[in-house]
Amino acid sequence: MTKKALITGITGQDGSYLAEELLQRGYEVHGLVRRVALEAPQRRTERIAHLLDKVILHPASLESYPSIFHIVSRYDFDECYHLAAQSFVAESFADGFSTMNTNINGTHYMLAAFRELRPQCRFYFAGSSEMFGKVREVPQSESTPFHPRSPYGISKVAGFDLTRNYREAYDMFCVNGILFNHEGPRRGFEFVTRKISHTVARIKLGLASKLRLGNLEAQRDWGHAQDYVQAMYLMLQQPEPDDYVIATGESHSVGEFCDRAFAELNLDYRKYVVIDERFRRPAEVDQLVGDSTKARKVLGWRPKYTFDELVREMVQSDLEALSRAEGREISRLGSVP
Ligand code: NAP
Ligand code: F7E
Repeated sequence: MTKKALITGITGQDGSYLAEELLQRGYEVHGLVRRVALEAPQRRTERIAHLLDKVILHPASLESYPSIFHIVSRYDFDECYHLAAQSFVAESFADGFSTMNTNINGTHYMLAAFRELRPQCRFYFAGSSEMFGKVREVPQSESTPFHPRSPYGISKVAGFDLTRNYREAYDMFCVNGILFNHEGPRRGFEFVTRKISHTVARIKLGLASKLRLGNLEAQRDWGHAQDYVQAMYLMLQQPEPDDYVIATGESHSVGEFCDRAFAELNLDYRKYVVIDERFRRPAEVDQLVGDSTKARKVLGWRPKYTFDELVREMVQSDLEALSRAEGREISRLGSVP
């Protein structure tokens, strides 16, 4: 029988890759989207524009339990991937209250609806390396204590605890992925990797002259989102529910990312990068690097992309898209009488 999966956050970076992955595996894929997404689907669901006739979208909001309850009551889902969240750490400092509301209550509503209506459905929660925050050890594994350093990190620790509690209290198949940073050409423009790749391409095309960043020293364990959604799928196929760290095990600084990205287009980042205090955070997470031994052993998961391949793909993709857009603009202007 065809398996049914519900993805919250299907319009986001991970949701779009996961939808592709599950469709390829023959799933019937449903997505929970905010109602405004359906108002102008081509624009507001850009990352899944090529999948719009293959997925079934339902309007709902993480802030509304009845809207979630309604969707879960209508379909006998086998798997739920709960990816929707206010995911930008800097924004969580600006508005911690709405981040907490969406990320904590939203996760609780999802779990409560499934417990009530579909307790057999397997549930994935998108936990984050931001939960480790002020790290107690390097690298971080499933047994490293959490010490979140932002409202976002705190909200993810709460989501993690809720998910584990539903597993232990109600015997549901609930798992936490503890995913380290994962990126790609579909990454949101406010995240540092995409901000860099996009600005490098703009500089190359003469559309920008500077790149303003907050902190070049912070280190991250950056993988490719396409590899990481495979891990989500694998976690829900195991005989027993458990929690897994997903990471490359390699750490690079923001400065190194800049160096590689500019070098990809034969530019020297030191000529273009400007430090701008506005992009510094009140509390920083300095050195994240993950130990994914458990996932490699139990799930048989490993990343395919290297750091260099990730940076290259992001920069080249932005360069191509911007060149196309510029070409269109030039020919459009050229046709004006
Ligand atoms: P993303 O691109 O920011 O996507 C977030 C998704 O959540 C979007 O589809 C967004 O919908 C949806 N959403 C936000 N608020 C909502 C609300 N109130 N109601 C319904 N939907 C809402 O994030 P991502 O990078 O794909 O990450 C997916 C998940 O993994 C997130 O939970 C994130 O916190 C977590 N995570 C990400 C990383 C990473 O490095 N990417 C690492 C660890 C954990 P709209 O399109 O309508 O805004
Ligand atoms: O910052 C530094 C910034 O915003 C990375 C989310 O997916 O991964 C992501 O969170 C680092 C930080 O991602 C700028 O201070 C310097 O140290 O790309 P980011 P993030 O905060 O690591 C985790 C795992 C998640 O779970 C989140 O959902 O880069 N940085 N200068 C900057 N960051 C930004 N955004 N902009 C700058 O100008």
